[in-house]
Amino acid sequence: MARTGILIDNRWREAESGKTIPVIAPAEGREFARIAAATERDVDSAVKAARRALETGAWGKLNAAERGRLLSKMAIVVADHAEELAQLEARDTGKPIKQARNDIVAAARYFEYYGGGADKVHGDTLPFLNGHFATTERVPHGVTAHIIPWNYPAQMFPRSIGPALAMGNAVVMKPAEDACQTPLRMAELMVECGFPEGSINMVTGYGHQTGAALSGHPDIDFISFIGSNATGVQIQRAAARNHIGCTLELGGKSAQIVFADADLDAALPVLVNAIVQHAGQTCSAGSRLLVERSAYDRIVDRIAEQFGKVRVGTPEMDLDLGPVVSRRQQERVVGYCDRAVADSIPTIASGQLADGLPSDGFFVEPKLFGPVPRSNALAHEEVFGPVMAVMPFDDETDAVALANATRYGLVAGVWTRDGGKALRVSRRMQVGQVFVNCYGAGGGIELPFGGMKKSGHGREKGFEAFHEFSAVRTMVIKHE
Ligand code: TXE
Repeated sequence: MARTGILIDNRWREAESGKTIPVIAPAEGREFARIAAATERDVDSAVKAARRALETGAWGKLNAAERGRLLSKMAIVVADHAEELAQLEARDTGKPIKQARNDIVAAARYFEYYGGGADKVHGDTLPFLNGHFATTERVPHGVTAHIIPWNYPAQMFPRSIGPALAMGNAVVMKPAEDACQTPLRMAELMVECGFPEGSINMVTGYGHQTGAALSGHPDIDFISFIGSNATGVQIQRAAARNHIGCTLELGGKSAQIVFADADLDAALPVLVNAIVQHAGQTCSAGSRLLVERSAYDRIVDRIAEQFGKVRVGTPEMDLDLGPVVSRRQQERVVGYCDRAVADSIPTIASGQLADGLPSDGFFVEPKLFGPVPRSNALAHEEVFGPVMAVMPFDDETDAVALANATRYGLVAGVWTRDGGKALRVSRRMQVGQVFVNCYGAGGGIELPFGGMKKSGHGREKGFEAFHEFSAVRTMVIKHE
């Protein structure tokens, strides 16, 4: 059977209800595929298949090197299918094709990284009582549930399931209903690659139905969630009801702090890209630009010039950014911009919509607003669109206070030529990642990533993810 959205025991199936959901191409504003709407019973079948894979199936019998070899093979398969996957990702998410191509390179790298690391995670021997030998080992949680959003499906799929599989868990993934074509295609490739039945299971559908059925299922052992704060609360509740752990990677309102002595030539393209990349729909988007007051006009003029050149197009036009993902997201972003204007916040610069855009596409004009008052919604709320809030600060102390003055704590950028200042400010950032004179915006497969405060808890990416997707078992042997 062709790819439907529900993959259980290496076979695609329709939803038990027969229901499907339309998948809309954001640049076209019309349906280009349909996915199954998995019911509670479908989710239950997927969880049961994962459990069987662990307990009686081939998956549970593989050793770490064998699991790693399968993941490493997927890295090569993804690279071999790079253009096909990039085209699919671009159409499904609306992002420019060059950004989609980069995402596929990253996806292959996730498989490579977690494949290579699978047999390098080990425990310790511990000094303990005389006559006792104490040791620890890392063991899988069991069946892990993975719920990912629509902004970077190609990257988030291997980022989430890669370390879980490497550690020996069997996985059930629910990708986002708004964009899930590349995860589904990659799951299909995993079957061809030789992943045993039940090791990787997919269920598509709406969050409040399929997602809730998965996160609330009594027989899962761990949840990995990437998405909104509102849904994060529901996931945490579901995990608590089941007494299981979860990682939550939620929203952000990340600050880029630009001091008067910053190397502006180096900073400008990075500062702008941090909000333009995938139309600002990046959890680590640098959406607050904090500028030292003594150099405010000079720096903001240069940024405005650069921002004014930003161009919005279709994936094939391959400009700086594409549309946002859905009509709902478009209305949300435009709503923020309209409110900023109503609040009399000056528009410093706007990006340009290319000529000839499809009239039904979900395009929005990029906006640079400022100075944004510290109490305004634009200073606090995640817009998740190409909208940047510029705010002046007085000195180092004020910069730290302003950067930390949101409920989020995901990423920060610090731009200065003064090494001591960079270090002092960086170490006071209440965030999970700080970049000095660069800005990763989610990049860096090797770098642990996750939030402080309301941006969530737990770390994905890097070696840390192996620890999230496993538990420590301590063993003590008395020998005297
Ligand atoms: O997220 P949701 P939405 C933020 C961003 C965006 C806002 C809304 O600000 O504008 O959230 O986006 C599944 N039980 N981020 O509504 O609903 C859903 O099907 C279980 C930041 O799209 O959180 C999808 O697979 N699952 C974020 C996933 O959760 C549920 C990326 C994310 O959708 C569920 C996305 C439920 N009750 C949005 N309800 C980031 N950190 O990058 C939904 N889902």
